[in-house]
Amino acid sequence: MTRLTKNDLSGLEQMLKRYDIGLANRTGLSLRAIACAAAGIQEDRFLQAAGSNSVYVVPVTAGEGIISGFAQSVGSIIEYLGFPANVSCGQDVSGFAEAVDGGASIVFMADDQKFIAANLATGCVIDNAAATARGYVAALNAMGKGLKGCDVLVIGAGRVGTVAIAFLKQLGANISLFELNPKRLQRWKHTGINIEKNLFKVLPQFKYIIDASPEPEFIDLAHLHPDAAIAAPGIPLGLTGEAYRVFKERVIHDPLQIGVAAMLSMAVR
Ligand code: PYL
Repeated sequence: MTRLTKNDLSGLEQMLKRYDIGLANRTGLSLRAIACAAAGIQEDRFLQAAGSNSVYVVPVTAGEGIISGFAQSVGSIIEYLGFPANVSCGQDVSGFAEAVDGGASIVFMADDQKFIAANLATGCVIDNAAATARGYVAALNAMGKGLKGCDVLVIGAGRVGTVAIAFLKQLGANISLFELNPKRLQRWKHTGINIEKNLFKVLPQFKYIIDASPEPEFIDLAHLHPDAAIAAPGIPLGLTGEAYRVFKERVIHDPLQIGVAAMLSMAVR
């Protein structure tokens, strides 16, 4: 998992409304609606939960430590979606104890390996990778006005790509997969998933792409179908600057927003 930097999160809180408008222009859905589609719940259920849950975000010093602005960015997304959110003053165990003492029903926290939302009332724990996958597939599904019967290329069969494939299957998409790691690929053989071996040869054939790889700037303009829609949960973005400039109105990519929103909706469903 690529570790975010302070720069990745710069301005996120201040630009949430502009980001949401951009998302609606690309998908026809708001961030909240995409989160609800990822969790399979109605928006009124989500808003009802907003009135009966208190969320804490706890900074965690493990591993490479605190990312400046990470907990604050997570809290701002949660508040933007209508839930009361606090960032604990304390870190780690102290922060978790503060959250429980503060009446938290949902706690968000991340080390370098996992980012979770834990619903203390139900015991449900949502992983960011799974939520991000479902959120980005929901966004692509909206862009395509339904992916049933559509050819979709998934790049990368890591934690995000694997959940994306499962959700795409539920939606009835025709799934093709490109994965460099033979061990990761092994599990998908004989599953009905079409395995692609030459990425740059087939990329121009796909109108729908999920880039779930951490590879930077490997998809160029020449590699893309003229009508391509790209949902890119992978960090950093896999499109070159030139490809992004041309396709940006059909590219879904953010450092945290869709993943956190989907974690929240999946934690309260
Ligand atoms: C959850 C993000 C999405 C992409 N990469 C993941 C990442 O950067 N993980 C590390 C998060 C560390 C947070 C740090 C803090 O500030 O609490 N422990």
